[in-house]
Amino acid sequence: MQHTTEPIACIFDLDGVLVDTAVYHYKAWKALANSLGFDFTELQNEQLKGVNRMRSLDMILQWGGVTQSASEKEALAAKKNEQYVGMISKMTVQEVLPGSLELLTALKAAGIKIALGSASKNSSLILERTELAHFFDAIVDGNSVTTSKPDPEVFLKAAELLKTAKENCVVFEDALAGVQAALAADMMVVGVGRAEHLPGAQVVINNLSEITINEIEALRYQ
Ligand code: B16
Ligand code: MG
Repeated sequence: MQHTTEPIACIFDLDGVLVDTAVYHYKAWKALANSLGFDFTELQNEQLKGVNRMRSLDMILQWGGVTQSASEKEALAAKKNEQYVGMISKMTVQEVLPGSLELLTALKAAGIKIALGSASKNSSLILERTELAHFFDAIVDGNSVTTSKPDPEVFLKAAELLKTAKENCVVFEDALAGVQAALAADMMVVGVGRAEHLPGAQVVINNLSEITINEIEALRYQ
């Protein structure tokens, strides 16, 4: 039977889905931790995926057993960001993750609306450096939300800007907090990464080369 439905819309997380900036976050946070006298591991960095900047700093300081005042924390976050921005300023289109360009191009050609739903406050610089900015009909990032994932605000705002009902939206996420945010927004969700890390996602893929538009559209009938 033919279902008559409105077109889907796609909302992409940035870090870990379209590009891999985790290594730059890691280097900048590690330098900061080392300057405070303790180490910061790659395993700890994994736990910061999808977590906003100030919450990440709080977690790192707690791991290091260090207490800082609010103004000191602001200064530390600014210092980390300065170093991080220095690194992402040199990013190129080569750092776009496999399948991203192909899927975004196919979605655009099919007239499917595309939004960004990221926790990062540096999304515009990253999209510009990696030449992805022109694909997006709407951008919602850490500068435009008041609450962080797993709160659904970032994705609900994206649907609103796309003028699309939340039921038509498919979210692509690599972080558990992001999957939870998409589910809280009543949206369909494709996990990017390992299934055991992303419970709740309708389907989990290793990267965007592993999904087609037909498979994305079929999610609403699952
Ligand atoms: P910034 P996403 C998130 O981006 C990253 O996964 C997370 O590691 C980072 O702490 C957060 O952005 C904030 O980034 O310091 O640039 O504002 O995965 O939601 O696109
Ligand atoms: Mg992410």
